[in-house]
Amino acid sequence: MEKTWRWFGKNDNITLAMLRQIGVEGIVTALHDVPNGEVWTHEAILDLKRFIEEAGLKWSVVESLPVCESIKYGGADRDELIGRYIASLENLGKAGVTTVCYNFMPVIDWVRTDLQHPWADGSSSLYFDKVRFAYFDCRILQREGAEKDYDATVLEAVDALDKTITDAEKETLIENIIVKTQGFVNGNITENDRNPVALFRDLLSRYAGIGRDALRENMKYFLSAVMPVCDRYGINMCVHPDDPPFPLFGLPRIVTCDEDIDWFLHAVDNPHNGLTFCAGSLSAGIHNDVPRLARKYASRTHFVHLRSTNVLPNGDFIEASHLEGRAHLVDLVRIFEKERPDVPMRVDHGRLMLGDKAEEYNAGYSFHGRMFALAQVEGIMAVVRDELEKGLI
Ligand code: DNO
Repeated sequence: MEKTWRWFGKNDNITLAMLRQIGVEGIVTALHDVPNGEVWTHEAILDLKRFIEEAGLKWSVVESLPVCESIKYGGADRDELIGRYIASLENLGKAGVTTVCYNFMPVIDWVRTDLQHPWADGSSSLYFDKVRFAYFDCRILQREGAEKDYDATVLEAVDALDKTITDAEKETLIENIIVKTQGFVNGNITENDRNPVALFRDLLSRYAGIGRDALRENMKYFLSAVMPVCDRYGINMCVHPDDPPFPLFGLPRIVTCDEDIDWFLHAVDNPHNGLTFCAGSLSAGIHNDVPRLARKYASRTHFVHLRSTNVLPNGDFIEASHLEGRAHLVDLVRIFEKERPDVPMRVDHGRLMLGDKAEEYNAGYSFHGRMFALAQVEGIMAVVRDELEKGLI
């Protein structure tokens, strides 16, 4: 696999020169300053591409070219927005940047409740606390009917939490769930929004009446429309699985499991319609056997995210060490090195460690934590390549 790294553009304080020193081969990035729904111009793409190449690297993957909400819920302007999406793809294709990651998660991209869950050794990870999430949904957002999505034990715990939670903790919960994890990846809500909860309620209301089947149809409509430009330029679209892979806020989620992946690959059966194999996201669903999915979908995987989680007995999940947890990265490296030796791979997320905390990196995207994880994955890759060379696997 090609060793890539998610880099947030010219303002990222992790520089391309630093990335070369740690063995990164390809860059994963986006035109982060272009608002969702606007066309990525050929000039802006070429400018960033040149900047990356002058540092001795290549722009391997776009993560993400965001799909506007209106395309997902099927708004009146969706054809216009899909037209702009196609124009951006065309400009990327002309520039030779041909792997494009996106997601089809309504309203909210990935979800965590705690961005600094402490480990005994002094480092910290991202964490999803089921009760705190339910607290946000039922008590802060006050979503109509939210209670029926949780069982009695969780609702009792929400009542108990209500007696002890401080205002500062409530603020942090809002920041973590809908602001800090979202602004840099999705643009629906940013750090500058003064009332993110109201904005979030408004976004949710646009999905009234949109269930799983309608969202699937809208994804099929979108993919069918973009395939011709992908065929023309050899662009591989790779959808990111829903993180976590189960429904939240009463919204449908449609890239969560074997059946979902099978559905969208067949709905638009074109090799350019593929998957970002995000091991961490898939592993947070207790229903997913991650190595089995990798074996089944390696041929339609165009981008790999390596990360792992542990699902706890109470339904919480924690981002695990890259050497442990439900994703079984050793097995995954064996599968992808064998089946897809050239596919771009990035380590996904890392712990906050060794001074990372002071740098205020985007949530999950620390320097030392990710560098440490990359070194672990490189070690696995070296062993697996040796096994392949010796014909042992
Ligand atoms: C989180 C990321 C996701 C991902 C998008 C792709 O860390 O993996 O936000 O970039 O879902 O569209």
